[in-house]
Amino acid sequence: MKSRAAVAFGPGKPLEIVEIDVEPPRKGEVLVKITHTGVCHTDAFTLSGDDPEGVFPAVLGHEGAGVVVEVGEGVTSVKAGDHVIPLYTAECGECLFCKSGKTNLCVAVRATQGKGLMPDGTTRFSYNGQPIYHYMGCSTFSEYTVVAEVSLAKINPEANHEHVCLLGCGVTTGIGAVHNTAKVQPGDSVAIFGLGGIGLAALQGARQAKAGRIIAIDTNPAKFELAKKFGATECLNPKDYDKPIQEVIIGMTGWGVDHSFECIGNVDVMRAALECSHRGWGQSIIIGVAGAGKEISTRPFQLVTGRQWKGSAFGGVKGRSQLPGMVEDAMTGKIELEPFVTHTMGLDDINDAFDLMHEGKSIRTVIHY
Ligand code: NAD
Ligand code: AHE
Ligand code: ZN
Repeated sequence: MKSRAAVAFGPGKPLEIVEIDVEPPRKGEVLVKITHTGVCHTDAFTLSGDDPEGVFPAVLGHEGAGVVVEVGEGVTSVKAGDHVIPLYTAECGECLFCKSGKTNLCVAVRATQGKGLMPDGTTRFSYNGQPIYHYMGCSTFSEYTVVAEVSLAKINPEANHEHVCLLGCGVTTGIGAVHNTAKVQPGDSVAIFGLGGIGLAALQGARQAKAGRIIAIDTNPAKFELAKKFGATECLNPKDYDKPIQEVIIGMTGWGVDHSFECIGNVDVMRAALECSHRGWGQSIIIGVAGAGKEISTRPFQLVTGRQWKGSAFGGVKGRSQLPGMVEDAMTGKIELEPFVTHTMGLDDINDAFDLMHEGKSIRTVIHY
């Protein structure tokens, strides 16, 4: 079938809106009509060429919601008409990782996903007879996409897709990192570096967890107003200080914060986030994605004296078993999604969404088909 899609033909090039060919779903696969998709910084990261797993040409996008159109052989957990959120972190329930009960990092389709392919090692997309790669197992920048059955969360059909698409990545990642990875407790102090979609979601999670002091840090002070609405007790711009931001935070708190979150993808900020965490027990959660070749460093003494460095993917959330409940929470107002949607536009304007992100003017742009 034909599908309108925004195709990344090469690193650093604007997306091109073209009509691609989409093959029917094969065994264990599902054809989904995407209704809405958010644009996450990770899409921009991969488009930039910095992603070691970036392959081109590809249909990017991984923060979507849609409706099942057709299922392939053997698919039993969803049927045509079901409302779904595609998952870049699958949940097969059977692999070593799913069975461990320790992680959401299912490996069922991860190897082929990282190569831009479906689990059988082929692609369902083409343009003028040339193959187009998939992205993160989702490719939500196409009106019609094919995903593995294990990469679909079935959600309440009453949910507003313009909002719940954000649970496909950003909001789930930030909130989940607070509850599942850091396990923030009432009264704990928190520092959040980077106040985009992920950082603001972490802020919302911290407020849900009844954190005490919540210090929000960004180099763009335009982000502070929304951060305060989401519960930040203090906002800091590192540019306002003539000493490293970790020293500023230690000065403000005595010994540092109980939990810090890096929501940017900058390895220098990752160091600052670790070093502003509390002597003896502070933990710092890396959420941001850093480019190829980047490495983190600190004095080992920072860890010897009790700080812990951790990372979080998709907020530690198991997509098929836990995401439907988060959609319900959004529908009852326990999770607020609407304030994240600063812009909406059609697919034709998707390059504007990237510009708005780079200019620091948007939190999330939601594309509708
Ligand atoms: P965004 O661009 O919307 O927000 C980033 C924010 O960081 C901006 O407000 C920007 O002003 C701020 N910033 C940039 N440099 C800074 C600095 N040196 N100090 C302080 N603030 C600074 O991005 P986003 O969509 O919120 O994504 C944030 C990061 O999280 C990206 O790296 C993205 O790839 C990653 N991410 C990771 C996961 C995961 O599962 N681990 C999921 C989604 C996104
Ligand atoms: N492809 C990159 C890594 C990218 C990365 O870390 N992705 C995050 C999700 S970002 C969503 O916006 C993640 O969940 N990673 C775990 C996984 O299995 O991909 C690289 O460095 O190769
Ligand atoms: Zn994302």
